[in-house]
Amino acid sequence: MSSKISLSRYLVEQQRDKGNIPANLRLLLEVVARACKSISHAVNKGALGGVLGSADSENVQGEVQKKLDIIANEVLLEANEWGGHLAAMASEEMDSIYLVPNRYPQGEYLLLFDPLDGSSNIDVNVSIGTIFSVLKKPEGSQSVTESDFLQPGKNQVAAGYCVYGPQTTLVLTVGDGVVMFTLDREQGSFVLTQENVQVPADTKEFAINMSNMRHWDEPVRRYIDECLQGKDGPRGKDFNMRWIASMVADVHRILTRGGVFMYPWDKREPHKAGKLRLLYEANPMSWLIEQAGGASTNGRQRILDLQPELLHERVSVVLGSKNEVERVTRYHDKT
Ligand code: P6P
Repeated sequence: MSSKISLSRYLVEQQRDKGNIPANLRLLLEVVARACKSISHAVNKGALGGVLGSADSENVQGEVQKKLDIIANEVLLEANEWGGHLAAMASEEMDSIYLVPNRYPQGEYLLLFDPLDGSSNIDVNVSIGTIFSVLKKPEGSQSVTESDFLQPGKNQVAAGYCVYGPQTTLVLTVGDGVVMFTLDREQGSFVLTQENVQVPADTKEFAINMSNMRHWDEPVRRYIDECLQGKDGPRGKDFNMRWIASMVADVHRILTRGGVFMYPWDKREPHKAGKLRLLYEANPMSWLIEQAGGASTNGRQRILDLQPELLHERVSVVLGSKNEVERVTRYHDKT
């Protein structure tokens, strides 16, 4: 039986054999993974843990917070603040950045996260997840400010997510491809289950919230309309549709079997570039997809090249199978 390679062993061997994971980054990733195990445990309890339902509060996005949103946020803050590997954190659930308290040593990394993405699915027992992104604190910056977080996604040094579904799976990149670890609950550790994840360049599956069709811009309507015409239309093949309304679950499916995920700008709130957040949703997911051979744009530009202006800014997202993303982006170029 092939020996199980734990996350810790994988990271040590990557650090020792490839030198692509500095010691403090390895520590950071192990701490985040441990936090995800705790979040998975809380999620799995569901109604038995009294953690379902609303927390009767709103986050910076003006969205009603679920109890588990707040629990997951607290777990990540408490797990990461004392280790000496971080200078500050930013979360979808907090208006401003969280500086590591002075009683702890300051590190060189910045950690950003959506502690529990897809939380509208919590109460109906559908997969949700934690998304995280790691940046380096800019050289020479003494006390970290929000502007230190406003770096393009291509600056990330690590990115990943943990999907809490039938399995709890941690998916990670440090810039050398994408690997997946499945939580072995008997051992209590993440075990390597897939290396060199690849997204097929073509697909017959798209993911978009079709109820917004009348609000989309023309290039998106054209792309989806052509998919719906199937083999008798210009694409010459039939397409399938999936929409889990949990980005982590939809992206995990695309990393596993291909597809294209779209949450485009639409006319409902024209002043917003899109629904998803650039820094701690689109950037980490875009890097994972690119590291697996896929592509990710906002319809016009590579998402990882975008210069953020605000900590919680939103962005239009088209990501997944390279040839499909390029087609959607081409359609936008024509307008
Ligand atoms: P809609 C979850 O709230 C989320 O931020 C993403 O995980 C998901 O892809 C999207 O919003 C779902 O949005 O409008 O379909 O509910």
